[in-house]
Amino acid sequence: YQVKEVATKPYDGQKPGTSGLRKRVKVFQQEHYTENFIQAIFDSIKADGATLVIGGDGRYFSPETVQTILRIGSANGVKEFIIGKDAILSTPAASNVIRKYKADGGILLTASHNPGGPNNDFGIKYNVSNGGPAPENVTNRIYEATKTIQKYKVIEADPVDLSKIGKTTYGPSQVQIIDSVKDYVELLEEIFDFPLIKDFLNNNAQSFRVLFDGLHGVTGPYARAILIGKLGLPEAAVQNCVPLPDFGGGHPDPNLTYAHSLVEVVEKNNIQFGAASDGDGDRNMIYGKNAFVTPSDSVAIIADSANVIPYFKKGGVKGLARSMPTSKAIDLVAKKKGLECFEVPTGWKFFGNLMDAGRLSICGEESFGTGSDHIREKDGLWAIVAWLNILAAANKESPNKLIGIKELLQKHYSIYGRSFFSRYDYEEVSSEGANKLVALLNDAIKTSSLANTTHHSKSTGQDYKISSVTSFSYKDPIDGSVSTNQGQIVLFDDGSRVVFRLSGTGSAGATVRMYVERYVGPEAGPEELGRDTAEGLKGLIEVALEITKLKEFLERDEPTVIT
Ligand code: VG1
Ligand code: CO
Repeated sequence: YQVKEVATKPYDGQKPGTSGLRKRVKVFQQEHYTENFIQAIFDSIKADGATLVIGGDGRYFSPETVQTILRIGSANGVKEFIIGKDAILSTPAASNVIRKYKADGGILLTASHNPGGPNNDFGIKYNVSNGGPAPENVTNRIYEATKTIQKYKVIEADPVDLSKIGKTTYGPSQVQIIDSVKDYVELLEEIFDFPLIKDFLNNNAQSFRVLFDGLHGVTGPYARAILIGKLGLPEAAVQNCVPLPDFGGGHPDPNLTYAHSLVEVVEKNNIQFGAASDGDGDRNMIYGKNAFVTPSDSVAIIADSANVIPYFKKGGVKGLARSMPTSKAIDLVAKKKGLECFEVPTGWKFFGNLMDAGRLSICGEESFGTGSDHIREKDGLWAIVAWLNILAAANKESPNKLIGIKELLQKHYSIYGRSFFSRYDYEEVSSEGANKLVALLNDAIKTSSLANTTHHSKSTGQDYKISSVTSFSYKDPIDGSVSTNQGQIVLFDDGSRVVFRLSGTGSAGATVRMYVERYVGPEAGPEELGRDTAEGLKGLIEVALEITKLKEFLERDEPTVIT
């Protein structure tokens, strides 16, 4: 073999966002574009002698990119590549493999929930040795390297057959193709009480039916192995579980808008427990007939019931955390249990240091991300099986009345109260409009012009008084690093919040997210606590839209997605 140097020129905009570099496939297909970014990764880490994991959600342009990584990585001195069969490893599975095989890092080929196929998105993300997304100092280094790159290194070698499990040599490097599913299934088996769940599902085969929708993302084979293979559910318990490079033309995002294939069947067939995951398998939605679990509640309920999960029974719960826009439901659980609770910026990378330091066990984001310190990524199937474990345990305590999703939610609200929560996404709006909105809020922060002002909602007849508008900054308690401008928070005097953020995962234009939260205490009673979310938040949303002139700036009457 021979190392060859190829001359190249920098491309603009190769800055990793909330979770890696995500662009249209056509952008990645430009001459040297993908090669530049991969070389920039190797320029930013210690590549010489490294062991690297490679996987992804199997989306279009993945197999050829694996070969590109092999050519460049090998030329940069990588000693061993551990690759998921057919270039497939869900994001949580990859995080597990990095940890289990003690690799130095991993490259994940995914744009998560963004649509795939030749006209849609591709993505490349670097994870570090703890199995988590690279922290900002690493992604900044990669970005800096893309700005000055003049050449990349390759070796000439035959492509590796990604479909054959086993070891081969590749130029000066070793390649190991592994079963994509096996290690992950073993991991979940160690965490949860599979016999308890299996018994429960078996004894309630009619009254508690399960449906998992893979949305043609990467989780299909994992869900099959666990739900059917280990927990004994019938074939009918899974759908859309064959991963496709374009996700069957769909938008593999588990929410009420994009996971309509699940929602329809749950409603039509009265399914008690429905669940879905996103393209790369790190998100989850829990949704049963007449019972939608908002992700902020989901993580709070898992934290509250952690003692029935063997992993936490054994290791204890060290601390809890959420991303800033996520509702404060989990804070109330932490308070009651006397646990530390952290509020970090959006993006899973901010949880890693806390976990590594032994201060965080369970955490979540409002964006359908839930997880724990068993790995360093959020984990869709982990959350789904956690719910099954918790429901199985609750039903063991209640042999005469079936406890479903709804009963569990009601019980939680009756103890802790309820944080009504909703997110409005305005996708692919003009950057100019988005910047005007941000400027208005920043001005209100600087001049305190909105503090102590009262706003009337016509639809509810109520008044809403703003106490402050602030910009969220975070200082990592472990390494002291500071992240500023992580979203603007409009705080009301009753504790309600409206948060505004610009998305960091989009691939075109700007996406504005508005997060709305209003807390109602347990004393309000079941009727008030059981209200429809949209109804519970109506007045607050009306006021938030008005004071920010959002519709005018973004030229949109309605959001693209409401979750
Ligand atoms: C979004 C979510 C964020 C999540 C990120 C990656 O980011 O809001 O909570 O961590 O996606 O999730 P943003 O910057 O677009 O708001 V995934 O499943 O796309 O890796
Ligand atoms: Co994802």
